[in-house]
Amino acid sequence: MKTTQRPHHYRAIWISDVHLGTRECRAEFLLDFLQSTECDQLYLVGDLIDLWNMKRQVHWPQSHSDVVRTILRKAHAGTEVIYIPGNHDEAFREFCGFTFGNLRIAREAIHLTADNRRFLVLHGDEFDDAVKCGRLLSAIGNVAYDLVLRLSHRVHSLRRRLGLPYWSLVAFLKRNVNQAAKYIEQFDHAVAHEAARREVDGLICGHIHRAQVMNVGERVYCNDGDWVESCTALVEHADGALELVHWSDRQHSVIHLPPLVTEETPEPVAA
Ligand SMILES: [Mn+2]
Repeated sequence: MKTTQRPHHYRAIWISDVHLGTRECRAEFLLDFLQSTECDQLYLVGDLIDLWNMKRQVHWPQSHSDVVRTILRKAHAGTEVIYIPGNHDEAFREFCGFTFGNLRIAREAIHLTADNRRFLVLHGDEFDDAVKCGRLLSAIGNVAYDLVLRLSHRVHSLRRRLGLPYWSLVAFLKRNVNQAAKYIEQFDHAVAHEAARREVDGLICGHIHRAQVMNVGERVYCNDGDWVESCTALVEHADGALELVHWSDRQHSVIHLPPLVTEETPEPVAA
């Protein structure tokens, strides 16, 4: 899956919810993305390695090692890598504050965009408590969720064999199942509330596996999605514009920000 073009340069890239170590991880897509792009700052916004599920079962093909090696090689070549562990790689939170060359492990980070907007970057499981419905979902949903993921994987293989474009069953269900939609909506509100409380222009996270860039009141909420279902990353251009990049084996489509964000410079936040 090598691209012939020169790597595309971004100011910053955010990826999360890669879930290395599980069968569901789309490591080949991520490798293709990492090899096709360059950036000054690479944020790994949690659930990079799924230590949680690896306790039950480990799936670690060569491509998963290649993802880790590619990220370390980027750090070695000068990319500033900021690793923010999530709830599935919670064990690494013990190392928050550590720095290894260009690799830094942190609980959260503040990113300053080229157009001087301050974004709080964190994984997002911090909001599970705020979203009451989240607990309910994780209690009854874990088994069903695993089943859906497995089914989704089958659907993907079948579609690939038939030459059909990549399509995510989980993303489809999440958009269409009422309860999940309600959870996502409450999550959005919790994020906006936190962004206001922390007096930042926006918040960037992952965790709920749903890529999104939206205005919530005066703040911007960005979710970089995942590499289990949707294969998405958030990127910052040289001028500070943020974009969601959708990466799959069939197409490379870019969803542009709503005009409010790209065309208007947000008011500076009162300290
Ligand atoms: Mn998570």
